[in-house]
Amino acid sequence: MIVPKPVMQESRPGTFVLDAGTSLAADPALSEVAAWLRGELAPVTGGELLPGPGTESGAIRLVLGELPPEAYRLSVGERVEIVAGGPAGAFYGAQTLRQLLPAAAYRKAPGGPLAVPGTYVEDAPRFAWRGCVLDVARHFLTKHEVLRFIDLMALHKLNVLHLHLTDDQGWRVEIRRYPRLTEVGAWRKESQTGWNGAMDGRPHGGYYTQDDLREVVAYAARRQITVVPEIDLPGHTQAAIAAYPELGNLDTPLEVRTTWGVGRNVLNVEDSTIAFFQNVLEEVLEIFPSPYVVLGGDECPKDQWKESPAAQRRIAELGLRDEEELQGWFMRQFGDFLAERGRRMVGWDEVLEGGPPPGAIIASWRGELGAVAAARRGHDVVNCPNTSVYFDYRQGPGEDEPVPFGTVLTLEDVYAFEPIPAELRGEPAARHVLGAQCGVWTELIDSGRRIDYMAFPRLAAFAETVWSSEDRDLPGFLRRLEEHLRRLDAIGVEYRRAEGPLPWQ
Ligand code: TNX
Repeated sequence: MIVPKPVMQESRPGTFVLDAGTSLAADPALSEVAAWLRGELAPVTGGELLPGPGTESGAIRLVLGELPPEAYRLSVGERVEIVAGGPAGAFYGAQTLRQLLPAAAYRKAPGGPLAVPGTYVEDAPRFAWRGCVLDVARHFLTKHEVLRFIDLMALHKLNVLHLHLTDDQGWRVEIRRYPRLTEVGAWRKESQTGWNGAMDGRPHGGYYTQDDLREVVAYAARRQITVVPEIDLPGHTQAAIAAYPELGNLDTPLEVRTTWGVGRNVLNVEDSTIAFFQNVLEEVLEIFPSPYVVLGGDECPKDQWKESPAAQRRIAELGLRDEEELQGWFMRQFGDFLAERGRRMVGWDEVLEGGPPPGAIIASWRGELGAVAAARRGHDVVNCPNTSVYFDYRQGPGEDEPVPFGTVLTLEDVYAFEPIPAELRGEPAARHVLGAQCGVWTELIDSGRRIDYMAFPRLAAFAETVWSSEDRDLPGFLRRLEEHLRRLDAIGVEYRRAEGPLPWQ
């Protein structure tokens, strides 16, 4: 049973057996997908699949056909044929083939006999943007943990990894021109353990070199995932200000922040600060070929600008109404900078308040009002309401739930999420909704194990909301999930059990 649910699936006669005699052939345009599949299946069959013409019985064949790029048709009988519109479709077809195998196919050891019942699948995604935000700023995740998360996203046919690389509590991307961003900004002396003010007394930190991130980008690309970097501006920047005090509004130096919640320390609006972050973006663009770059724009308190003579001078010079408009102007310095380089800015829904550049994509997180307003104003939208798809929120009401953050957001709640806001239904503006994005914010998630627990299996429910048809069938999903959890078990994902957390979680 396949997760996310495909458009159409039927049984067919025959059985395919995957073993050491299986061969694999692919159109040249699909050779990278074939190489990936070879790599995944080698430990399962105990050796590399043989090359072959692909037409004999016992063969797997990947062929290009007249289909949209992400669509595929999978036929399983004596042999397997995946017809796809392009590499993405072939990759999704191959992922589906793996799901048709017994769960043992997800172990890195031979687990035969691996029989696939005769099946025909026709499939294509509902939305083009099927994303997940991974916050590596509040708690650092090792490169290997990020790569593993990419594999888990790919298993669920998600295609955008939004990497939240910078925040008050840590700067995680090497910038060669400004080494203190990571020398100073990547480390904090301790962390708040929850919302009660207690501190853990343990230093925390880490960052990715540019080479690490190039590797992450290439690894993701091979799995049809675009890595979209976020450099959050002008709020959420205390780590950068700690490294380079001239970026801030105060005369007193700051430390990398150790507590959570919205911070008051924001960037100043000097020319030198704009130049600094344009230089930062220059390096970011070299690492990430993504057509999109997230510039943040969220949660920027205006107190320091109200008290800053320089900010007030800017407002007067530019004839702006207030600090909101000043933020709009500030964001446009970077939005235009990206546009000149052929990239598109993504901003959190707050950027609507200051007048975003026309081509900006809006990520609507404070419920769905931003999504509705942005789409009606002609902006493309990624819907990511914290009320439906924030995986830092607790998964059940129980006292033993380990991360007491936000309201309760159950697996069933996530499954019920509809990416097109009800208010936009039937309006032409609905076409601006590119898709949706779930989020793993990590203030209170301090390890890869906790990421597993918080993200799964809710991410499987989310995947159905962006990939599958809009008809929801909860009992059907829960039945399919039962089998899917065996795959996660085989991979070693420590997801949340339906009965609640395990004692150590
Ligand atoms: C709001 S999503 C934030 C994040 C927090 C998250 C916690 C967004 C644009 N801002 O900085 O981590 O809530 O749920």
